Amino acid sequence: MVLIMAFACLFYMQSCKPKTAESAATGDASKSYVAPGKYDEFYNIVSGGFNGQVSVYGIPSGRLFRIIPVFSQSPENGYGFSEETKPMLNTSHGFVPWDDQHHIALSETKGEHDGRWAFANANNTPRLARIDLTTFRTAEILEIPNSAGNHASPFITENSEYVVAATRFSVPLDDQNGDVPINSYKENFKGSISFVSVDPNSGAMNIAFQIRTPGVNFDLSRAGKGKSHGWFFFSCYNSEKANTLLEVNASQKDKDFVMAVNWKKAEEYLKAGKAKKQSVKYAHNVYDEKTHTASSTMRNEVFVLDPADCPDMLYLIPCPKSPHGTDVDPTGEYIVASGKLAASIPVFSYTKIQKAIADKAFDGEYDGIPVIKYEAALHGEVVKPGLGPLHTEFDGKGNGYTSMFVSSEIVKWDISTLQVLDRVPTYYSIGHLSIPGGPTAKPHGKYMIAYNKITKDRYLPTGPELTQSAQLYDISGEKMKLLLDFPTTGEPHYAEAIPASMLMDKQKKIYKIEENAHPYASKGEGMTKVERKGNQVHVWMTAIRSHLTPDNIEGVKVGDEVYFHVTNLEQDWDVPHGFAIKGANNAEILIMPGETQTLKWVADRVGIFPFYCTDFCSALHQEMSGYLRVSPVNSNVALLFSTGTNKPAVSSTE
Ligand code: K7E
Ligand code: CUA
Repeated sequence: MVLIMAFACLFYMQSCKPKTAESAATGDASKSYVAPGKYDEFYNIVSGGFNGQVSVYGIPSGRLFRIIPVFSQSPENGYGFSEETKPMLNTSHGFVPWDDQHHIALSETKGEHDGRWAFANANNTPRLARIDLTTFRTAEILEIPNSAGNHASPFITENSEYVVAATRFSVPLDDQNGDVPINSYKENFKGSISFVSVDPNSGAMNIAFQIRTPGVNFDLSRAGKGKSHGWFFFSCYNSEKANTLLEVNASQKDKDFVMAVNWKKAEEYLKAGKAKKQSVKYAHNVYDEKTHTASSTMRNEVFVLDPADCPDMLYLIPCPKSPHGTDVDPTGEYIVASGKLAASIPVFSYTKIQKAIADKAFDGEYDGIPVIKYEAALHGEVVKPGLGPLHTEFDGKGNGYTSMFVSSEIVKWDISTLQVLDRVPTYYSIGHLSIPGGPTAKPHGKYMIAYNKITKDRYLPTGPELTQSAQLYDISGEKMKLLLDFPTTGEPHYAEAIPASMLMDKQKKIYKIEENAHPYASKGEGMTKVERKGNQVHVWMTAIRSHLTPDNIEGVKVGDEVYFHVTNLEQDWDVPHGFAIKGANNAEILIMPGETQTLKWVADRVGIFPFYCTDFCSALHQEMSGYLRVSPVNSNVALLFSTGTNKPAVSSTE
């Protein structure tokens, strides 16, 4: 009997635990369980924070599917290391192979997810990226000039007309002499908001215009939608314009601002020729799927709108104590601003804001921009929600969910009555939270994910650095229920989830070999060759299960730069080949079916250098290898290449 009990306990681990609050909170693992061979309901596109990448998880399982390199080099697949992808990381500062990635915006049509692209920001060296959701690869990166810390980015309008990029740090503008005393902040430092247009067909990004703003710090943003379509809302802090010890000096005033931007008006001013051309320098990098190669173009001007020339374009709404998130509810009527140090959460009404503007219910100006009276814009406050409100998401059923960093909890509240309905703890110190479709006009709801900043005791410890932690909640009922903890890579900030059905059937499986327009492609083994151009040696190589062609190469000399242009001849899904050679001081490359990628390698010494396929592609994967011979500079070994035959042997002293 005891044995049977013990066995039952092993089998039903949960039910034998004492019924403490903890076990009650974690008792519904079946809701996050995705059986082997079954699919998740959602793709979750998650920012990577300080790893500069974007990762893809399944929800509700929390399983990690892919890490997409965006702003950082990836040794896993050679992104940023291969000759073809290096230009993606080019900037006006040169090659920048790392960044800090905070926010994700999925493309929208009519306020709903359309499953075409994911946009991502680089916070440190200001950039915007577009990821193609049919390949889960970075397709385009656009640098943002006049910016220093691209934090309030990317946020998207309801038809993907624009993604925005507002600077965290105000700084002297790019075309001015920035060699000014830091304590001249108030005179010389300016803010900047970029409106980046998205081509509705290709997705191509372009800086349509910038708006010059007072020297505040922009934090976060959301576009209006529905009735508030045509407006954008940005939270800003440091309205004190402090340039030292911001933790004290930027928290002096009782209120900072939410900046309301009428971008339809801005478009009119742009059309009317109100924008001034400014010389700047920024990189625009595009990956071409036909040539399998990225190009980087330096651009040199932007159009800038100055609010002084553009009345009725900008308004400020006072917002208590260092606002962080500013989020717009699915109807577009309510704008929720979370003051990190505030005791309540103000909810503004779009209708009231419009009325206040019409009535001129202003409380003076800030740098020439009208400040709307707080009460005139206010729908109401969520009173005593918790401590340290950061971000709010919506379920489409009239509820807001706000993350509380300091009190480590999520608070659910009713948008119309502003009553707190429920609260759940998070482990620990939550940053962003995400509901599938939460920022759209039609949230998919059902789940909510917390992205926590501190892990403490939740997982097996791994030295000084602990894994980052996400938590999954069921929000289908009245009460929020914790379902699952899952570790994440990097330090996620925001994430967006989209139903699996919107993406899974349109995944690209292969690149057609006949469409490969790479200048060094070998579309068959008969096209492989090795050619010398000065001290550069180009190898046209193919990979197919289970050999590389050519696999014997001689005649390379010390100091030569060898370019291995490897074409994967496979035309089946899920058969990549890899390529690596001893001594390579960059990475390997991973080549998808039909694709060509290039690894540059410098012959630094005499000897035999094996190369091989790094992706376990067949039973004879381990045989998929070859040799490269390096001879002294003055040797007479001819350039030879072969597969399957032995060329006449020559020793370099003969
Ligand atoms: Cu709150 Cu950079 Cu979106 Cu992180 S930000 S948490
Ligand atoms: Cu190709 Cu292993």
